[in-house]
Amino acid sequence: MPKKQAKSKLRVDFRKNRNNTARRNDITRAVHSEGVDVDNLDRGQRVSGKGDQTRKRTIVGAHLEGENVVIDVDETLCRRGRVLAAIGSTQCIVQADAGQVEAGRRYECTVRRVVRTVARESRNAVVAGDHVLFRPQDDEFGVIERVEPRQGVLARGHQYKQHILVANVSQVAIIASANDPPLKPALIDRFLVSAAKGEVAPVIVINKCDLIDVADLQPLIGMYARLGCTIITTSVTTGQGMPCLRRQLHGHQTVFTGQSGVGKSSLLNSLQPGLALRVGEVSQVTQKGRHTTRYSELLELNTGGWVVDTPGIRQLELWDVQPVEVEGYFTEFRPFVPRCKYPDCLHVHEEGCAVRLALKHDMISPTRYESYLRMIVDDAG
Ligand SMILES: Nc1nc2c(ncn2[C@@H]2O[C@H](COP(=O)(O)OP(=O)(O)OP(=O)(O)O)[C@@H](O)[C@H]2O)c(=O)[nH]1
Ligand SMILES: [Mg+2]
Ligand SMILES: [Zn+2]
Repeated sequence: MPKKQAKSKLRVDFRKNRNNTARRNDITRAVHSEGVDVDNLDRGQRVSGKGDQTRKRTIVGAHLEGENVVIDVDETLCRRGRVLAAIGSTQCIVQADAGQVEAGRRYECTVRRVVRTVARESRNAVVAGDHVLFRPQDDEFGVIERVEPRQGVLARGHQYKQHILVANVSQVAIIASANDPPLKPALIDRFLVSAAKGEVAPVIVINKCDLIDVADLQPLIGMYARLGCTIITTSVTTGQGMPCLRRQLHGHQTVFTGQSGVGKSSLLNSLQPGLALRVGEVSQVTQKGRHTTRYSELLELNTGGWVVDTPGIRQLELWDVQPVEVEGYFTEFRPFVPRCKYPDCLHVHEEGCAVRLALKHDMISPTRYESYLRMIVDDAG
């Protein structure tokens, strides 16, 4: 007889609001000393300061495999699936993987508490794109019992915490609009850094090209092309660039990201009309989108591959990127960095800076340098 998993006890001393249970936890911690000490994991992360008391926590019913905490579950009771959407931190839509009973069926799932504890920050416990083990309760509902390690994530900093936007993607389509809202290269550059950090290949899409003269975009297109980035110009209105975008998505798992109102959902609807995603107006007063898409959602393409539509974001705060690291993501700086007078040069106003000299001689784009400075000053500083 397989052991009943739902009864497995979890003892943690985790959040501030559990102070009153500390005593009991102390006792149980001693009893369950074989558990995993999660405080010794995730060392590299920049830790949030605000109101977050890190204390020793012991998790029972989990073990370590390399650096990953693996929750013990009875796999015979579970199915494998993919999280299509995570609404809030505990409600998810999971689709059963191919090659098992009920393949393709969708379940509305809650998340077992130990899963949230292992994730440390409940916000990221389960995100769109996650591969999970879940236990169906009936044909409609289930419980997520374990989240498999993630590969290829898009993340940002949000209120001093890491916010993973989506997991297990191979490509990020950075969507911008030529106008309405206006084009912001600094935001594109931030997305390029977060893509590199999350180990996902970037592709830049400049949408709404019907609103401008594409010749005006040539300097920008040239700038990104010289960096080796794929850049596609599109218009949902005229259909320009759509076949090229379709080819680029083929066979990939692509997350669409960018500001609100640039046309992420519109592009996807145009690629596959059956999706019928909701699209919104851009406010004429603020030139901002209205955040029409509310949560990230995985969508299967008829032509092969998956895409993830995400809600637009206003700013992209980088996560866990130190000032000295930023230059490493600006590949065009690399030939000059070793020639700076000081080895720890941040290329801001240091004397004998070879990067700034290169900028002066038009060997580095002022737009890119401006993005670099903003990242150093705003996030990493
Ligand atoms: N002129 C023009 N308008 C477009 C184009 N693509 C989208 N739009 C319009 O831009 C507005 C915003 O489009 P959405 O698809 O909702 O934008 P989104 O990026 O999904 O926005 P959020 O879901 O809020 O993040 C809608 O009014 C679209 O009709 C385009 O190529 N040209
Ligand atoms: Mg949208
Ligand atoms: Zn320098």
